[in-house]
Amino acid sequence: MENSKTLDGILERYNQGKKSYWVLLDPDDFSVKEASETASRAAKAGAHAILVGGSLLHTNHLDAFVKAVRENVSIPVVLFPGDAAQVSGHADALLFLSLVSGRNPVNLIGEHVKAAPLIYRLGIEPIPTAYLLVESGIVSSVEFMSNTRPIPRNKPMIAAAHALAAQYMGMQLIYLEGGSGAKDPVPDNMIRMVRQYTKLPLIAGGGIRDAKTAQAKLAAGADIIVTGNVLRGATGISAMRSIAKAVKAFK
Ligand code: 1GP
Repeated sequence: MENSKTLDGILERYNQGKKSYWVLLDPDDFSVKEASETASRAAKAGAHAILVGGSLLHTNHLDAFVKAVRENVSIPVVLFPGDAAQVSGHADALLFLSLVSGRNPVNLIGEHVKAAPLIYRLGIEPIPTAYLLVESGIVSSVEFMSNTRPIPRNKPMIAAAHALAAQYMGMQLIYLEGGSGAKDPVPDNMIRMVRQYTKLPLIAGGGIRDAKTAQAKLAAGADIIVTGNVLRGATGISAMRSIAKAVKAFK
């Protein structure tokens, strides 16, 4: 029987109506030392999980990176892989992402088949996650690398239909993604529509850079806020702290 500890923890918070904040560390943006220090600051600020991954991965320190983060925090360390090469046995779990907004079989089943035996052997917990890429004012790395088109931002029902189909297929989480560095985060009315049609925990990420935006996404029905880019730059840590505070205080 597969371990389901991380998903159980996510569902427990969700079922209690508690909102969560996850901090994404892209191994291409941080050294191992910076990553472990940043993860520890994120955990102290109140983050509920650390995500590790990226669309490209052009550095070769993934294993050391995940290990160092794992050793520095007690919250779950969850892989957020751009492809089958981004697997590390040091992680607690892995978002087993299907890019359901796209029609590229590589991101719907191809990479999954390549990664599955390794996930099995390493004993990492896979969390079946529907990944919906939404138009966000830029060509995101996900759009370019996956060769898929994002969902138009003025078509919330298209997003809801994808999320509902994913729920019927047995996926456990819905990730509404604007793409890293999005100009415009996923629209509030799209989050509302997906929330209305589906019962799964809803993650919102991409282009969330301040507490006010995070609160708006939560108010629309998101359960988990993800930020990545906001950490970069001089004010990164304080911005992360204020987002963590806003998520914690959200009623
Ligand atoms: C990207 O949703 C994440 O996959 C985070 O996006 O880097 O824009 O915060 P940002």
